[in-house]
Amino acid sequence: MNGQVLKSFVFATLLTFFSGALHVPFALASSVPSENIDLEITVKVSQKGFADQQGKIFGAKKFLKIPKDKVVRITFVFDENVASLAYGDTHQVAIGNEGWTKESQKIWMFSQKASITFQSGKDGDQYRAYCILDCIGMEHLNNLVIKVG
Ligand SMILES: [Cu+2]
Repeated sequence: MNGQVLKSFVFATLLTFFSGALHVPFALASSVPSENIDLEITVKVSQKGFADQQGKIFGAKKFLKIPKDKVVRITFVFDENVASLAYGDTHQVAIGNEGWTKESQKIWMFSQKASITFQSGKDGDQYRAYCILDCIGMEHLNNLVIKVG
């Protein structure tokens, strides 16, 4: 093989690898070892807001409660309706308070899950989860309250 052919071959191989990788975003997203996680929570994300696994929307009276001093992983799942314009949307969630902020990867139709792992503080601490992208329904995705205790 001469140099030019070899280069094309390597390029074609890389191309195959990367286009293959595009089809397995789930495998790449779950890279945190699960044995270190004390608590796993799943939150659905759509233009209607943040919702629990039964689809009930979180709000002023419905917040997330987590125990103190635990490693918590919250997985945000893209939950837009296929028939909705918002199905083409992308969300990216941040969790934090005055002390710290952590951001998830983006979630959209081809990569529907992203997690944020954090250590809960002491009783009474409070965090907020919110979408940091300009999306349809952003006014409903600005205040998921997470309380410790
Ligand atoms: Cu959003």
